[in-house]
Amino acid sequence: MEPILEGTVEVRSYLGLADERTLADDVLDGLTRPLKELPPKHLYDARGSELFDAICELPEYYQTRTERQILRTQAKPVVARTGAVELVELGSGSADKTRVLLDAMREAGTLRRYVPVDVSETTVRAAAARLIDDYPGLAVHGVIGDFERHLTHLPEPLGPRLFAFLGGTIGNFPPGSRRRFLRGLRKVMAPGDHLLLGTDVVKDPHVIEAAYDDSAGVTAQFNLNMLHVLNRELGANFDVDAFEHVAFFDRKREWIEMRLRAREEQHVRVEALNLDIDFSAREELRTEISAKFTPGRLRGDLAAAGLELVELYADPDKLFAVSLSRRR
Ligand code: SAH
Ligand code: AVI
Repeated sequence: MEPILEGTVEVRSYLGLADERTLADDVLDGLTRPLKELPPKHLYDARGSELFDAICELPEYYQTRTERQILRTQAKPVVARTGAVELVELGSGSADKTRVLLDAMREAGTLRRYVPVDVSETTVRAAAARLIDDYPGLAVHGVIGDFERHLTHLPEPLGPRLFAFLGGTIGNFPPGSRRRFLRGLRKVMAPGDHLLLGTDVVKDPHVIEAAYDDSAGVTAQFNLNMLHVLNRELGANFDVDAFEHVAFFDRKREWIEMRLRAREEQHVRVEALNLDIDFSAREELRTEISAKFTPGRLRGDLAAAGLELVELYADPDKLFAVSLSRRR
């Protein structure tokens, strides 16, 4: 008889003083540019992570439910094909959809360890606690860090690994960084490892814009939360109500942008940086891009990173895609 194992959780953080500097540097660099811009990772404090989870439940935000549907139909063949004993998930968040993959690995009898990697410590700890309750014997090794800088801190593999990067988060990188990220990921992948990548698909711009400007205003709160982060972390004095949420699809670049627009002229002080910033009336700050993919864009990015596409899965309405690839 199999022994009944206690699940174990180990969480290691690689965020430190240098990362507080990252926020400070990003603000100094991004808010003094002609087009003001901040990277989207600063959206995800504890409140931002909660708001993102609420977004996933919105009727307009088709991505989460569609990707879950694809995973439900494809998890079993993916697990059979990869023989993975370990799931390494980048930007794991609440790890809800992850369960579809963990269930398939458990059913195949291969599941040994789950390695969530995320900048949000509260989210990783909460997800780990829930998972070890629900998957007896599962080892969870959480990595609190930036997936652009800390992938070298993954634990030694226990066997073939399935890397998962879900939700379309790959689209939040600008094109050059996207390829650099994939190259970095390929470097940490061993020859038998696979990558399961979720990408949102190019479609009617109205459908995409509604997903980023929902009628309940949750995405607006998520976006505006970035200003609360700056007020709290850097002693800034943004008047959050003086900014409005903007989302528009750029048809040429095939990505949607979220911006924060000053309703009228604003003067902002960022105490920790001894920095004063002016916004003219209607001036915008870009907080996120979310690129949408054609099969060609996906293949091009994978090939440029030294990865080869093994399978491309989609839902019947072709709203979202999940690809399986491996080192070329
Ligand atoms: N995978 C989940 C969550 C997606 S939200 C899903 O598909 O629903 C994006 C997640 O990536 C958040 O949990 C956020 O905290 C994390 N994240 C964003 N930028 C990151 C970075 N640079 N490094 C690590 N995690 C990051
Ligand atoms: C995490 N990421 C894939 C989401 C997206 O759709 O680009 C973040 C998000 N932004 C607005 N709504 C959701």
